[in-house]
Amino acid sequence: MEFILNLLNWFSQNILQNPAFFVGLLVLVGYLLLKKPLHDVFAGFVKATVGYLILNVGAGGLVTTFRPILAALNYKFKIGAAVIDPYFGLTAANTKIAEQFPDFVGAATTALLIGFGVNILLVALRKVTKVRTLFITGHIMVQQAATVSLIVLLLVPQLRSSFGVVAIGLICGLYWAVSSNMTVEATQRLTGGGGFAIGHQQQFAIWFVDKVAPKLGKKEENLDNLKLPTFLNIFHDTVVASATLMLIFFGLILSILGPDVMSNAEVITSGTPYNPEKQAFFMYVIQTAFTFSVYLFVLMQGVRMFVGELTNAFQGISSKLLPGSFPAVDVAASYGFGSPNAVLSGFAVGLVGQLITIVLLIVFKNPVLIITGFVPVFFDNAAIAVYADKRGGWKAAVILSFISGVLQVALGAVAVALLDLASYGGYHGNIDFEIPWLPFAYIFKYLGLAGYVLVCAFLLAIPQLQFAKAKDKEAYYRGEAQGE
Ligand code: ASC
Repeated sequence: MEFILNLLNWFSQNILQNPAFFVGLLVLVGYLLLKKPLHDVFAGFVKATVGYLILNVGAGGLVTTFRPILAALNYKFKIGAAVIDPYFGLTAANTKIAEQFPDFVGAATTALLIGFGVNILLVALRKVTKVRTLFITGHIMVQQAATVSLIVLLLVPQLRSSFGVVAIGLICGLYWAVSSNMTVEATQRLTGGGGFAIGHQQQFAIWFVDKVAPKLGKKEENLDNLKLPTFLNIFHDTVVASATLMLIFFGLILSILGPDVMSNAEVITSGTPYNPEKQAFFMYVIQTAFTFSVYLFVLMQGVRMFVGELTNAFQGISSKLLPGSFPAVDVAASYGFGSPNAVLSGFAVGLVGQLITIVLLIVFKNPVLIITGFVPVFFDNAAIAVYADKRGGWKAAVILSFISGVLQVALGAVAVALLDLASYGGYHGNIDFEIPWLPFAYIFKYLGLAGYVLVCAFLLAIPQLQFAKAKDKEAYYRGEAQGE
């Protein structure tokens, strides 16, 4: 008995609480199940683990670059700041969990495993559950498990127990299965039967967009006919896009904070303070802003490494275990099926929505400065424009990506306040983490455990409603879009 306990303890400490090795292990097991040659199994394990370690380097770098700015904002204006971006959100959630709920540092990683199992089970029982999709986007699951862990631990005190970890895994699995299942028809319609669904951070939004876009405009008047200014093309490159964004935001903030605060060693206690003897302040501002995109690049490089392996492993497992199910994959997979203009217009319009809302928050003296993060403003709003354009043309695309930008900032600010993340510098920020997750969080806050049960029941009911509405039940299982 003691031996088994020791073993579990060792596993929990060394693997479950260390996502790099955990993700490596998932790939290893997946490849073994797929009967890949041993050298491929080894290579997959190495790439997944090293990829994750690279992600850690990127995330750590973002934090050390950002912390001095947070400290200076706090000192000069007595306000906190939060970047609404899942990578900043991941670090903020993990740091807060480690500080406030140290017994739960491994919760998110365990929840990832449990949630994936729950999703498999829901698909295996699809005749009953009506769930057709398996969420296999590993890096997204890592981020979401962390945010959901924080939401549950903070707002449902009854779940701060060993059962809590199971509860977090359960609700993650339900969200992964149900939300991706909501994108089947929209994605099949967009891709002309591409055979996949979306497992990312905007599934509720995609469902909504697919329903309302036809009411907002005509699909014949789509973005293909629109002439975009050619300079926008430079933003196709993520380094250029993120560096420009960071330069605008952090350049502005650092210029306002000024050289005196940034070189004050009593304020800037972590990271490197500005050194007036070594560098002009102007150059320091540019260098700091660009450093964010260096770390974002490092981080995404790491992500790319482990995601490739994890997706192969998951996809292999699902096609063996669950033939006929739909893999729910990264939203970027949908971009190729839309109008080439849609991705950039979604990003540009969403950014305008975000900027206007940020200015409004400052004017109305919101205690936290919300800072645009690259990932939500680009990937969510691009996807929203792609789906909206397909069904309701450019008008729908513009209206819906604008609304999304506004909501990302406005509700992001509410979430930062609710979860008390201002001093941790970030919140998830993707549109599904505004709706439905912010309402879910409030239900947890006011109803506690009963609220948790209610949200789970709500999630379980969604595919039942989808199925009930489908005229042709067999076509539902084949994932065919029905009706207009
Ligand atoms: C995200 C996230 C990323 C990107 C990527 C888009 O939400 O965390 O790294 O979007 O998945 O392809």
